[in-house]
Amino acid sequence: MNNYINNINKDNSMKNHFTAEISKHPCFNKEASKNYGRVHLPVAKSCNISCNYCHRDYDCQNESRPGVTSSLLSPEEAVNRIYEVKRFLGDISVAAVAGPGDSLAEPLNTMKTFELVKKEFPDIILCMSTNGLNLSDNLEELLDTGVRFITVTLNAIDVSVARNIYRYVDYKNIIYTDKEAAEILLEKQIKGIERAVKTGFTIKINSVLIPGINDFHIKDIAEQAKKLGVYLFNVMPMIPAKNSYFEKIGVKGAVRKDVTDITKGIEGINIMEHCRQCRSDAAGLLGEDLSGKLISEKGGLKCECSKKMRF
Ligand code: CLF
Ligand code: SF4
Repeated sequence: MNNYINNINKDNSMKNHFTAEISKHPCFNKEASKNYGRVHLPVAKSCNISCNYCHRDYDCQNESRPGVTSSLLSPEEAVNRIYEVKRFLGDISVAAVAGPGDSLAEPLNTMKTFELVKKEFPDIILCMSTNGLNLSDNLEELLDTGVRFITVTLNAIDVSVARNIYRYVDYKNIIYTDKEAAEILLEKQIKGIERAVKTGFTIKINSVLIPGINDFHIKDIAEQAKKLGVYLFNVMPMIPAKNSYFEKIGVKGAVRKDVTDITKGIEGINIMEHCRQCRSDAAGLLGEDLSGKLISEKGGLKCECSKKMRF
């Protein structure tokens, strides 16, 4: 890894390489989203924190919409899925792990998946989303497996705000709650992002906009993102999952207009405006999730129909 880091620091061709990848990444580049699709590989089952807007019957809402439960794939099945998706859906430039739990809660499957995918599809761009708790502990391996794009969900930078968003944090098998949970999560998230940027990863921060909980704090997160050298900032309206803590206590969800109102004054960082809050098994163009068209048949997948997803 050290050689790679040296290359990033000294060799401009490495920067050009990243520029070329960004031009084909549908999330990091709005223009690219018209022509290039992504496939999410749902190989990460468990989670190591508890967000108050989440209920674990559903996909991770830090990178997906609630209301759907994805089937899990093994790393080997994930490779097969890419073959099928490419066959039916054409130009897929990115393969990503985005749940349905946290990609790094139990990193073994995630790493194995990236390793196999890179071997079979050397040109595909590898991407991953995480809550950030285990990010700094896994950066070296992520780099070695070929991942270059990482999204970290950062919903607060102050403990006083974060303690209202998370029920608990499980770090190295110790359960932290309340203020302690917020402290350790924020520390790990910031450290992970800082190290990832320095290492040469292209980083996006997702912030879930939660009315009355962190809406007044989104601009502070944007400022921190700028200081950390984050490439892209994506604010997502919270959709409280059924039976989540926030739903039970009556915290209302947000809508896209709330996001636009809050982000319009933010300058000095790229703002993502085309996020589709996709499922952890999404496939195809961002505006046209075709995962529902693909059904499992004797270990394979079959293209079924071409209904567009509603937004
Ligand atoms: Fe997937 Fe996320 Fe990578 Fe994209 S999604 S892990 S960066 S390849 Fe994209 Fe979907 Fe929005 Fe995510 S539209 S939810 S930002
Ligand atoms: Fe749920 Fe939060 Fe874990 Fe995602 S990171 S699965 S939203 S608890």
